[in-house]
Amino acid sequence: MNIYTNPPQQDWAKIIARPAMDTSQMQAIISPILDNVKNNGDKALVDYASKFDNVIIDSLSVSITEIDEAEQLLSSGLKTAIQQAYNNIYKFHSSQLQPAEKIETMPGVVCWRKSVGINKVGIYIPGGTAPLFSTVLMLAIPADIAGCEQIILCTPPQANGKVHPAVLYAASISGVHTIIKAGGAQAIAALAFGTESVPKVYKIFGPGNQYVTAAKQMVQQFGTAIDMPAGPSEVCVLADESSNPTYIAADLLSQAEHGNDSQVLLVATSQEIISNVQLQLTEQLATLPRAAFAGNALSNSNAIVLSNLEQAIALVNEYAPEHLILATENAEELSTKIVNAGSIFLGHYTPESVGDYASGTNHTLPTNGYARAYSGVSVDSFVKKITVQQLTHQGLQNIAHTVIAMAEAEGLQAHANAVKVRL
Ligand code: HSO
Ligand code: ZN
Repeated sequence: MNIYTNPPQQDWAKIIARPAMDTSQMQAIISPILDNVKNNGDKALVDYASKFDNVIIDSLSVSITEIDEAEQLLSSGLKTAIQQAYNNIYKFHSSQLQPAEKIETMPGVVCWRKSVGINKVGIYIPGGTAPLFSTVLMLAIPADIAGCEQIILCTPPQANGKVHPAVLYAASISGVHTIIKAGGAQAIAALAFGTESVPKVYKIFGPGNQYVTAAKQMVQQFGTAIDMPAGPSEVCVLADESSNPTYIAADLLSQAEHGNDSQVLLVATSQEIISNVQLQLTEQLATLPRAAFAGNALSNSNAIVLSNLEQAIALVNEYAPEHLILATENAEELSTKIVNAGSIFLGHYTPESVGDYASGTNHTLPTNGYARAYSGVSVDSFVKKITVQQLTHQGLQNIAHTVIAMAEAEGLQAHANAVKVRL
């Protein structure tokens, strides 16, 4: 880690800047893939599976038999864990669905807003170096609660032509309707345009590599919505004298093991905290199976001493981390000063891992500074809000002069007439 001690505020932006992604070549690579899937449908998906995943696919959709087989393959311990995570995520997210409240703005003028699930949604689950079946829960559960009628999951097949059993199991318990063996930009194209096997969806969710991210960005121009712009996963830990260096090192490593490009940032109120964490990092890193990823991520990461806690909070708000761990005293009180973060973990017994898997909150969160303006995925992400209003004759009389005066002042006589003819 690079260490900075009490850097002046004008230097912060440079220190905490995320590495810029070069996306200039992306469009040229992705465009032909989008066109091919749009024109050739399933055939293009089968061809890409053979080219990119080295797998011959005879059926793109996963059968019931494959799902049953997956369930047999998983240990009962893992199934119980997935079920517990399901219950907590379901419980937390179902509280987000608020009933429509009718508001009488003037006597006889009633307005309300109803939530309707987006009919068809697509979930992308990457293959890659770790099978992220937890992400299936994080996306399918809120979609199911929102009342989405069709939840379509795309994920690349493994070398044996099958989908990882835990991905299938998580999908089967959390309301996914269709599972398709397709990965990469071609899967995003299939969800955006539809193919013989893949229903065209209205919104696409989920993480992915740079090709998936670029494809998601590009299909927006054809009218498909996406969850949020994605970048590499991040954690920021803010530590004071009360913190435990063993815990902090473990938290930093849990994010760093995601990949070479993971971002970790340690902000501490003294140099001593950072030195102790560094000793722990070296010790713990050596024991990790994914030490190569974690080590690379750490070597590009920063630790910053800011002796003044107010300053430390200002820096965290400027960075706008995806995950923020407040390893401090009075963490809840301190959290009231945080205005830019995807998700906050309070105190010394709340590692990010619990939110990644099972506490109940969602782990699909804004990265790359988007936490300044975006929220993480929730039930809201899967619904549209439709406003509804109804006036009585008396209500129309009560509001008539207001509307007529404004319409006439805007020079829109027909608008005024639509009220007048009813009086
Ligand atoms: N930390 C990741 C989510 C995840 N962690 C999945 C483990 N599995 C992004 O929030
Ligand atoms: Zn994680």
